Amino acid sequence: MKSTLQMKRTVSEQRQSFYEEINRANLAPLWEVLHDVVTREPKTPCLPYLWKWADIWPWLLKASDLISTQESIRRVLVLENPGLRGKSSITHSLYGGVQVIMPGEVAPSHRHSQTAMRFVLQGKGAYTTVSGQRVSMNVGDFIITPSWVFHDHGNPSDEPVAWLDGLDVALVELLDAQFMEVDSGERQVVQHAADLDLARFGNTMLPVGYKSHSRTSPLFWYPYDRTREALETMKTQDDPHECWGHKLQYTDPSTGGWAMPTMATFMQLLPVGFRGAVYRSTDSTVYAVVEGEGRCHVGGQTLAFGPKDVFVCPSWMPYRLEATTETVLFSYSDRPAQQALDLWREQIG
Ligand code: GTQ
Repeated sequence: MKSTLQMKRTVSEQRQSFYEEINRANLAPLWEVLHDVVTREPKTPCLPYLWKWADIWPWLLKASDLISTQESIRRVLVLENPGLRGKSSITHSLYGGVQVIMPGEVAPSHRHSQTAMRFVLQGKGAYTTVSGQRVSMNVGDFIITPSWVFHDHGNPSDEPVAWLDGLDVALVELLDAQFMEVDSGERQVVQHAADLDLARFGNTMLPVGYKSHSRTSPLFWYPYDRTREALETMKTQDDPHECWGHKLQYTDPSTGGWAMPTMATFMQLLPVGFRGAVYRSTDSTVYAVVEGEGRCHVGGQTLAFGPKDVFVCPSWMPYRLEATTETVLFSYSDRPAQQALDLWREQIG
């Protein structure tokens, strides 16, 4: 008779040799990894983190001494999530970077299947040409570069201009659907200024007969003064939400849906002294501070934020927002992609 211990060893040895046998045929036993394959809750490598503008800005200027836009194509410092180093990711699915363009510089025209959005953090008077339309870039403006549309950036002003780039890089990479093409010329021929589309689509009206041809908003430029004015009016007449204060989502004016197919964008105002209730959602979210100072309590950390700082709240990790002074926050996440797949969840309070 074999002892129980011997029998166990035999079973485990038999299994091990079985695993080795099937391993040679690219097969693996699910039961050894089931708890990692199907987890009870989101298990993200994304960590909470805050980048201080006071640190980023001098390094952007130093990068401008070290490399031109001609050579770098895009002079960007990638915001690498500490849990995702080396993967050019700010969350598990999305990319974040801070791009600077110096007076007189041009970042040459190209296009890619990744959707990009810009949120201007510093300066005024730069432009990006999106599909032949010249869009000006001033602090607080939200700008869309749709998938597979040529775009070049320029700065005819006399000050450096910097913005936050958000792209769906890791998401597109996961799907193996990446394409990129360099334009024939450095700059596109400008056909229109962005105020034409602001007139067409930015006044709760649409050109008669307009038919949407894509899942991206026909409006590429959402200037800050309009967004700020809306929040100001809401502030005086609405009660703030217990978690997010006064919050608006950017939309495609022709559908009322999200402005981009993969990324959601928001702007919110937290009144002076606001102490938000705990919130969580499955979309890891990147925040950029436009105005004000406060704190984000997340994952046992207190992220103290001020203007132009960028911070991340990972998927399903409870967090709450506090504002010392009146605060305006821009944010982006992969919420539309999750919703399209019936995956998105949130928990309020
Ligand atoms: O401006 O086209 O931060 O293609 C990363 C990739 C910016 C851009 C980034 C890009 C761009």
